[in-house]
Amino acid sequence: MTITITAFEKSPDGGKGLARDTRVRWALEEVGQPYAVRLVSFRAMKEPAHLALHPFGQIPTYEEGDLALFETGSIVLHLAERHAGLLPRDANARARAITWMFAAVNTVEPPILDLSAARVMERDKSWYEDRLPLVMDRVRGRLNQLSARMGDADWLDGAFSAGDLMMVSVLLRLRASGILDEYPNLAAYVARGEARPAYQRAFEAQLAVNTAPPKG
Ligand SMILES: N[C@@H](CCC(=O)N[C@@H](CS)C(=O)NCC(=O)O)C(=O)O
Repeated sequence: MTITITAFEKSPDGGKGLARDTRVRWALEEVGQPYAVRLVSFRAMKEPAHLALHPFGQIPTYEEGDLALFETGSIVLHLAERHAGLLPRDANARARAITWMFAAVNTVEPPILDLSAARVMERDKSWYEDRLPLVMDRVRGRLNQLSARMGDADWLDGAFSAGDLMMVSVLLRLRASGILDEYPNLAAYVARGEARPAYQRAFEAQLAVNTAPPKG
């Protein structure tokens, strides 16, 4: 059955891999599932056809036969449950990997998104310079804890899993801020994720979309 995901026609990051279709592409590559991509404009994302797939008018979405999903955590979990490669067989290890997926999107991603939003949307506010250090310290608070837990391990809990895929995807957004470099073990962790052939294929695929010459 063909899997189709949606992605930005033109990603605001110009192909740095921060748009969330990249993590879904990465999961698809890890489990060896071919997929098609339907590109959508910002306008089309808010129109009824797309809203029927994604109530919040965002990307990515995932379609497979009569199944339609949104939310990257859910899409990656769906893939990890149906195909080998992203979740351990042992029930407890599996539950722990899923816990890390939730930790990535629920606990680590929010302060990182807050920092991105501040940088993009609050720069012209009189209070920007006062607030920014507070936002950055909230990110550091989470990274301190994550870094302490990881120590010198390669992955969060034994072998690479969907938990790592989500966590690395979330941490990648910090690269431009320089904060990640304050945590050598986390910077190395992210680099290990990016070095995976499946990530490379996912990254190249989204980059190709964003560097293609305009159709005309
Ligand atoms: N929690 C959602 C977030 C989805 C999301 O924020 N998508 C962004 C692209 S990375 C988007 O579509 N932004 C455009 C908008 O919200 O209008 C997920 O993980 O799938």
